[in-house]
Amino acid sequence: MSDPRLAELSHRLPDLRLLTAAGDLEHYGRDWTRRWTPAPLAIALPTSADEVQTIVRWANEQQVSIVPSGGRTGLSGGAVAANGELVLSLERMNRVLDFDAVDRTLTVQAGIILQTVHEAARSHGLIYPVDFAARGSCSIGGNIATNAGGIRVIRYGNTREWIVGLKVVAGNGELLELNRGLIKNSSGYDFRQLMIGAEGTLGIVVEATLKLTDPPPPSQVMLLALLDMDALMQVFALFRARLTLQAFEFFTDRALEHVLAHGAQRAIDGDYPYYVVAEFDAADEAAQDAALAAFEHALEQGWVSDGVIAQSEAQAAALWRLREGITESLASQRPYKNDVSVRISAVPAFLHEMQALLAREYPQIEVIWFGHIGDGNLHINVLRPDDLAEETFIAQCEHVTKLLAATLQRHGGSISAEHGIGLVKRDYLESTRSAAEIALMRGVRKVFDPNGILNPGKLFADD
Ligand code: 2HG
Ligand code: ZN
Repeated sequence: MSDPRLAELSHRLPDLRLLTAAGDLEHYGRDWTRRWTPAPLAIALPTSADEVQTIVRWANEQQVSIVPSGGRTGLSGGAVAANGELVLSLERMNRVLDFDAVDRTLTVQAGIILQTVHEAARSHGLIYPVDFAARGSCSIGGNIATNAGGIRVIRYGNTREWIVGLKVVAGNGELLELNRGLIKNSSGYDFRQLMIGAEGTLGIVVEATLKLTDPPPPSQVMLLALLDMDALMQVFALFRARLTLQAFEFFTDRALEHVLAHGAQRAIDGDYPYYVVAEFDAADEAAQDAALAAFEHALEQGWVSDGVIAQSEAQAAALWRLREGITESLASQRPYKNDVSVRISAVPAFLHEMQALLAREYPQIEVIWFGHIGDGNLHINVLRPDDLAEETFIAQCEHVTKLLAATLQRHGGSISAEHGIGLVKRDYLESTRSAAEIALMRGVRKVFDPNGILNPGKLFADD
């Protein structure tokens, strides 16, 4: 190791795998945003909490910043290392450590892939219910760092709901064992919850104990075509009242065009501005009849223009692909992304306002809306027109984000629903959190990470 700081680290941890080859720096230095040029100092791949602790202590002494790294599927630039940081990848800490049948918990190392968690839970006849399209690549540590949400939040809540214990190496090098799997623990500040969604700025999660639950009953999937947002809200209220929803997702005609061009199958003929994929419990004939009756009622009311109910698992998967395939279908065009939330009841007014504003200010850029509308969470992907230079495009998108932030502020919403703040949103934190809150957040960071070595610049632009 030519860098003396790395030589010192190798001296302390002779067995630690450290990567410095250009290809590795590039691979581990970026996330799915692909907007920043990766430039980390090196990549460390520890295999134990002890090693993580030693690395954090070394980083404090050497004043090296650390970017904690999982599957790097993030879309807010939270796992980007573009400033000579040490990337601390948890990918070698990827084991299931324990299953407890009485507690119904699974204890895992932080680098485990979400899909492996799903499979491990299933092998015990249970489920870990947090789920989303990046399941095959994202890690549980990253899910915890962003309090990841996804497609089942309407039924099961965010990651936060499912973490009953955490082992964390704080920025000061202390190993904290938080909540230890307890269901009830009313003994003061809950640091476990503070770590969830902290984007690796307070500590590095090395281990998590996850709560599991019973699998849901058999379900059905429905695709609906709708003409307007207010009708969509009526359908949502109707379905929520009459069915047990597992998911209620939406996308626009523009999103549909892209997934279809990317190989998905058209399920409804004709053009409609809005579509919904709904999944609901359908354990028996009575539940299926109730779903059909709700659908027919929505048709009669004129809220829904057309729809299909999947008749097989393959058809259900094909309907889901229309929604879950959107991100992938846009990826090669490197869209500028936003991920926002408002109260569910505020969605139509917010969306109309933003659509009108964007059509007026930027008629030439393509804006694609989709997301977890049943949670008030909308994803916005903006595509660069071929004849627009990248720099001008980014400047326009940043202006779009400003417009979004101001509109969200008026509607009491959030600039990040489930992707985190990261490099993408850090300049807009003030639109969602008050000055008093941000001052407290900075204070909390100082307590856990006094030298500011953990993921600097990912929550606050100036730290
Ligand atoms: C989803 O809901 C993900 O599909 C990705 O959160 C959203 O690509 C996006 O903007
Ligand atoms: Zn999402």
